Amino acid sequence: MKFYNSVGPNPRMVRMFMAERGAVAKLVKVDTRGGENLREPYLKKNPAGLMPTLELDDGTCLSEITAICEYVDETTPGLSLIGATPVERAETRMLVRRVDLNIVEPMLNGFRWSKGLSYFEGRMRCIPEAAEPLKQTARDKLAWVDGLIKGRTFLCGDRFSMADIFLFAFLDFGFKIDQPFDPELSTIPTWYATMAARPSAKA
Ligand SMILES: N[C@@H](CCC(=O)N[C@@H](CS)C(=O)NCC(=O)O)C(=O)O
Repeated sequence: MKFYNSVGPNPRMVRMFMAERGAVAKLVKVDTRGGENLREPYLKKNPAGLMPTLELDDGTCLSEITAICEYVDETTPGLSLIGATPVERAETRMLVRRVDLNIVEPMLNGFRWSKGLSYFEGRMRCIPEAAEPLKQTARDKLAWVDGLIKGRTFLCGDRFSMADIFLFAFLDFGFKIDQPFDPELSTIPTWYATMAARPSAKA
């Protein structure tokens, strides 16, 4: 397998997931700053022009980070990080979707349309006036998730899952884009420290 890799939290999330699952792929560096992701031959592998992409040995290309992780999880021996039962899998996907729609997307667009505007304005439609409300939405929804997981070790209780890796990768990125989480939250700060100490966080 080849993993088309770049800077940024999306590739990082998958690298961390693969490290946790013991999956190995050859890393192929893509220069996003130079726009390599927006040109052929990369666009044939991922028509969205986004990073990362996992290319299988038969040439099949998979993109969208949670889809890549699901594939890796199903094809790598060992304990699943999605879940062992239908209920566990549904819980993981429920948390991932809540984090993605409510926290990650508003946080990233808040960044892209403010601090990241000079980079992103030629790459996507930007709405600068929406940036601050989106950042506030991400903060509000993180507080909501914090309440949901109060008293838990991981997002799905005692069970470490893709939902933890997903939220961690983006909250960690939040520090780089002036959107750190509120240290007064009930559960996230301790959970974050536990996640940051995992060897996979260096992937
Ligand atoms: N929904 C996509 C998001 C991917 C994404 O936005 N990746 C960023 C890197 S973290 C990217 O490719 N940005 C485009 C660019 O820098 O031109 C996924 O799940 O893979």
